[in-house]
Amino acid sequence: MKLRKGSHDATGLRFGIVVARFNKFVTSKLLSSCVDGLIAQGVKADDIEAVRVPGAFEIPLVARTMARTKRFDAVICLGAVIQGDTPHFDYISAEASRGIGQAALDADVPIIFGVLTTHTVAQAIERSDPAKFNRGGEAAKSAIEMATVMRVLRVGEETQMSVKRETLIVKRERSDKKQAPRKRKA
Ligand code: INI
Repeated sequence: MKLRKGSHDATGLRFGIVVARFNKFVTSKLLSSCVDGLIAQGVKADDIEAVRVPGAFEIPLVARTMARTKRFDAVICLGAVIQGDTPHFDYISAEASRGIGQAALDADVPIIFGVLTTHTVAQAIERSDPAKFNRGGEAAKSAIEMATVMRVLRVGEETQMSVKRETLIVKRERSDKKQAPRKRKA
């Protein structure tokens, strides 16, 4: 069995971040922990580009647009959807998660779901606390792992393509030789 894995070394990789303004007291902490997490693993600050959007609902379109530019090894989505007294929460969280998943498949680039969906404000604060389990840092780790594992898989793809290409060239050369007219004896 071959087990292919990503790594935690993000040197030379580029990341896009989409961050929602809604519930900024939470999302700003997710953003800073995410950026710190990327830089701690070797990403240059210049290789991180963040875009702010109004709310989680707007994240998928911007994430897909960023991913489609192919300027990023992965795109990270950060937001906080907190349950209220109306079904609004369900619509926003469902659309954000569905849209982010679809965007990754459309763009063929890893897009990370770093959107908190919590029942209470206290839960959101806890999950964005840098001293506790901050989901921004977690999203950074997932992005690095996905970016590196996709590189491993794509190198495999390229190697297979070039082997196929070389085999074709050799076959073509052989058939050209067979078809070449024989020289007449003087
Ligand atoms: N956006 C969020 O990111 N989190 C929320 O909790 C939220 N709630 O609860 O309403 C929210 N709403 C705004 C939404 O994402 C859009 O920005 C808005 O509907 C405009 O399209």
